[in-house]
Parts: sequence; structure tokens; C-alpha cells
Amino acid sequence: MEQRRVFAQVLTVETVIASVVFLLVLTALLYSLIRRRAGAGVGPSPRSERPRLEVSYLAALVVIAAGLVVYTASANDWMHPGGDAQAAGRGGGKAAPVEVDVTAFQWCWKFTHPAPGAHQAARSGHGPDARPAADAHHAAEAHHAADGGHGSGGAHGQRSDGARAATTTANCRDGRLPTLVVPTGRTVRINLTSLDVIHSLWVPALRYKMDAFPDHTNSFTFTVDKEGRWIGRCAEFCGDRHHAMEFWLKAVSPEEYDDWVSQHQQDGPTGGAAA
Ligand SMILES: [Cu+2]
Repeated sequence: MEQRRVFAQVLTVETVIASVVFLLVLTALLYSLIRRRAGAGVGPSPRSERPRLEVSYLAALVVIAAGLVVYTASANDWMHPGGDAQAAGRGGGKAAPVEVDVTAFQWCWKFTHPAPGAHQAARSGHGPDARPAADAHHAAEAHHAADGGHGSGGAHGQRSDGARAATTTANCRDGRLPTLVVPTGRTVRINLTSLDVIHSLWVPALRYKMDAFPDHTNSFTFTVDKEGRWIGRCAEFCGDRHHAMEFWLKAVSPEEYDDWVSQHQQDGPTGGAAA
């Protein structure tokens, strides 16, 4: 919920500053309208320009705008650290983050929870080429599940690159939404990509939002500190069924999460989306 707190603060500061600027402009406008209205007996000013006044309000606006940009960008950077800071899972304890690969597709979502350690092995063992290959494999499966029309939140394990992953998907039709299960109190790293066009993962209540691009993986980390269930949706218009492209984000206790993952791993590939 750290992200919700930080972004609520950013929004509050921006709203207050914007309101003050709006009120100042409105007041100046009303003042000049009333003061110089017809019948008030005040003629036009003989001066055509006021360079000092103009430069000073220009400077004030530049300072405000620059301050807002720096403040917003640094809050965003704090919530979405890159490079070494991200590798260390900043903001959520020292333990390795729980990884979830999220794949957006027209028009639903797929969540893959790799077996612990699978990501590290893939990164050090096969280099950057390992992920696109794995994603292409996921891609075929996700389309299969979506086209089959029976992916009602079904889950199954799979054995890509030797490690068993727990996967959930659905087709986002007739209320069949997939659920992204995460543990409370642990850093979760989402690795987000798309199979086709640009989508955007958005959980309005928690202020999580990140674009999903084809042939590219965006990552962000977050920690949910209480159990609950929140609706998530696609925030980037992506075609016919964009409006229906929703999912649930569900936070459960770490014990429940571990049970959930091992149960869905044990289901094996045959316990698939048809269940
Ligand atoms: Cu979409």
C-alpha cells in the first residue's frame, strides 16, 4: 500500500498547487473585469507592456512546473526503481521478491508464477534470449485457453525450461476473470509483457498502473500489507473487448500463497484450463 500512499500524496500536492494557481488567475480576471467594466470611468492603461511583471510571473510558473516535474518523477522512480536497486527489490525487505510473469493479450490476462529460483536460473544460465523463448511458449498456450472459451479462472502447472510454474488465465467473457494471487507482506515483482498490442495493467484502488508492450518486459515491485481482493483492468484501448479486459488482484497470507502455488504446480499440465 506504500504506492497508494505515495501517489495519493503526489496527487494531493499537485491538486493543491493547481487550485491555488487557478484561484489566482480567476481572481485577477474578475478583478480586472470589475475594475475596468464599462461605466466604471477607468480608461485603458497607457502602457503596452510590463516586462518586469511578465518576467517574474513567467519565472514563478517555471519554478512551480519544474518543482512538480522533479517531485512527480522522483516519487515515480522511488516506486519503480531500476537497475541494481530493482534487483535488490527496494522497499520490501531483504528476501528475494516473489516473481509473477503477467502476459496481456486480446482480451484477457495470464499470470505465471515461476517456481522459486527459476528466474535467477534463466537469467544467469541462458541470458536475455531465454525470456522471449519462454514468452512465445506462453503465448501459444494463452491463445489456446482464450480461443477454447473454457478458461474460467482455471490453473495449471507447466514445465517450460525445467521448472514448474503455476499459471492462471481466463478469457474475460461472461464474468470469467483470472485472478492474480500475491502474498501479503512480501515484495512482489511483476514482469509485464503483451502478446499483441499495447495494453496497460491497472489496479485503480491500489494505484498500480504499468503499460504492457509486445516484445518488451516492464517490471515493477510492490508490497500489499493486508489481505483483500481488488479489481484490475486494462487502461489502454486495445480493441473490441477492451472494456471487458479485467482481472482480480487477490492478496492472501504468505502460507496460503505457498499452498496455492504448490497446489497449482502439482496439478500438472493436464489439470489445465479445462478444469
Ligand atoms: Cu488491453
